[in-house]
Amino acid sequence: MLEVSVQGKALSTEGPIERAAHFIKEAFNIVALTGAGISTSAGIPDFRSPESGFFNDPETMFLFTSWGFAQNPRGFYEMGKRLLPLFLNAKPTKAHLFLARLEKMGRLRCIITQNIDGLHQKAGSERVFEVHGNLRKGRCTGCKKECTLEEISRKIADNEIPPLCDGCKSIIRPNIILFGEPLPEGVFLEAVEELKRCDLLLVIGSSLVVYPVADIPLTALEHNAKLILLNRLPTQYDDRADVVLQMYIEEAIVKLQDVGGF
Ligand code: CNA
Repeated sequence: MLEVSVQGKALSTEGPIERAAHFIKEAFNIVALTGAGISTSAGIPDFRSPESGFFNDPETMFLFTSWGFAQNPRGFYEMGKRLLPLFLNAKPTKAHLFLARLEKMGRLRCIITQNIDGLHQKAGSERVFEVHGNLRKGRCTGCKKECTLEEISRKIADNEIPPLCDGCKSIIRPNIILFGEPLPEGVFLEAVEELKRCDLLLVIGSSLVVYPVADIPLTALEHNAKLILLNRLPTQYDDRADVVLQMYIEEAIVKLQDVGGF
C-alpha cells in the first residue's frame, strides 16, 4: 500500500478514491475526456443511460444521425425546440467546476469533450476541445453562411421550422457533429497532440463507444499516461485502467475533493 501526504494529512491509497486522488496529486499534465454523463445531474439526459438516455427513443436516435437530419429536418428542429431550453438553462455541475479548478491550479492541460452543451466554458474552463461541435453557432447547408444560436432560436420561436438562411433560403444546421459525420479534423488532431504529452487521462461520464473518441484512452495508454475512469457503468477500458470509479460522478467528485484536498 502506498502512503502519501496531502496538506500534512496522511493519505492511504488502499481504496479506488484514494488511489485516484493520489494519481491526480502526482500528475501535472492531466487531460480530461468528458462525455454526456458529466452533465446529467445538470438536467441534460445522456444518450445511453438505460433508464433515461435519449437513445431509448428510436426516433430521437434517428434524428441525431446525418441521414435523419437530411430526411426529416422538421422533426430534428421540433425535437430541438423541446430540448434546447434544457441545454440553455443548464448550470455547470460539481464535476465541471472541479475540472476548471484543476486547470487554474496548473495541473490540467485541457479538456476534450464530446459534449455540445458548453458547460465546461460556463464553469470557467479555458482550454476545451469540443470534438463533437457545439450549439453556439449554426451554418447554412447551402451557402455555408454562419449564424448564431440566438438567430436560430428566434426563428424556431417564430415557428420557422426548419429555420432557413436569410440569404439563399436553404436549411440552417447547428454546428454539431451528427452520427455518420467526420469530426472537425483540426480540433481532433490538436486534442491528440495534447494526449501525447499528458501523464494522466481522467475520463468522466462517457460510455466510450463512439469512435474515434473511444480510441483516446488507447492513445493515452500508448504514451504511458495513467488512466482513471469515472462512470456509473462499465466500459471497454476497465481492465486497462489504473483506477475504475464505477459510481455516480457527483458522489465521486465530492469524495475526491475531500480525500485529495483539491
Ligand atoms: P453516452 O454514450 O450517453 O454515455 C454516458 C455515460 O455516462 C453512460 O455510460 C452512463 O452510464 C454514464 N452516466 C450518466 N450519468 C452519470 C452519472 N451521474 N454518474 C456516473 N455516470 C453517469 O454519452 P457519450 O458522451 O459517451 O457519447 C457521446 C455522444 C453523446 C456525443 O456525441 C455527445 O454529443 C452526445 N451527448 C451530449 C450531451 C451533452 O452535450 N450534454 C447530451 C447527450 C448526448
